[in-house]
Amino acid sequence: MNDKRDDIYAYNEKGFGHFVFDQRVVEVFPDMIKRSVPGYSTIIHMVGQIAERYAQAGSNCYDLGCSLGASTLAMRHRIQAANVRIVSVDNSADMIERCKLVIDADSHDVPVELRCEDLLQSELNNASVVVMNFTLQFIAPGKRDQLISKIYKGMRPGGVLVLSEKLKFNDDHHDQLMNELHHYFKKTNGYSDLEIAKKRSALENVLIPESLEKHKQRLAACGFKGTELWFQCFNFSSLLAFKE
Ligand code: GEK
Repeated sequence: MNDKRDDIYAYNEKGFGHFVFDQRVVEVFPDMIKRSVPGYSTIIHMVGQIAERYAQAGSNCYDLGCSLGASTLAMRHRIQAANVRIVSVDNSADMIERCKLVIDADSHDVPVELRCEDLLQSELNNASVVVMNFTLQFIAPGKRDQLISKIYKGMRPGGVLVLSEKLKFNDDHHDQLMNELHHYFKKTNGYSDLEIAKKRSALENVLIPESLEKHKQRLAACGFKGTELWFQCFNFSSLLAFKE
C-alpha cells in the first residue's frame, strides 16, 4: 500500500500548536510513524508473534491506543487460540473511524471490537495479551500508575503486557546523544531539520517520556513479575511484563 506522505510540518505555518491526533494526522499516520519510530515495523511484527504465544482460549486481547489498528491486525493474523476477541481502544474519533475501515477491509475471523474511549475510563477484563504500543507516553504522568494497575487487575494469570515507549535517560549526556541519533534517523528518512524541530515543539508536554527504570519500577509496584526489555533502538523501546 502507498502511504500518504507526512508533510504536516513541512509547510504548515501553524505547525507549532500542540500535537493532536486529528484527521490531518490520520491521513499520514502510517508514513509518519514508520519514518519517526525506529523499529516500528519490527515491533508490530513481533506483537503478532507474542500474541500467538500468549493469547489464551476464551480471553480478550487488548490494543490500547490502537490508532489505525496495526497491532490489532498483527494479533488478528497470528492468534490461534479459540474464542479470542480483540478489543481495540483509542480516544481519537478520527483514528477510530479510519481504523474501522482498515479492520472491515481485513478478512480474518478473530472478532475485533473498536471502542472510542479514554483508556483511563475504559473497562478491561479477562485479558491474556495487552498491547500498549507508544501510548502510555501520551497519558498524564500522574495517571499512569492507576492505568497500569487497572491493566494488571484486568489480566489473567499467565498473561503478558507489551509496553512500547519512547525513553528518557537519566544521564543527560546519553539523553542528548539518543535524541540526536533519533533526529538523524528522521533526517535520513526525509524529514528536514525544520520539520523535526516543529514536531518536537508540538510534542512538548504532550508526549512525556520516562526512564526505563521508572517503567520497570511502576510495573513491579503494580504486581507484574519479570519485566524484560525485548527491543530497543536509541530512545525507542518495548518491554514485556508478565502476570504470574
Ligand atoms: C500503533 N499503537 O500503530 N485514551 C485512548 N487513546 C489515547 C489516549 C487516551 N487517553 N491518549 C492517546 N491516545 C499505535 C500507535 S499512537 C503513537 C499509537 C504515536 C491514542 C492517540 O489517539 C493515538 O492514536 C495513540 O494513542 C498513540 O502501534 O503516534 O507516537
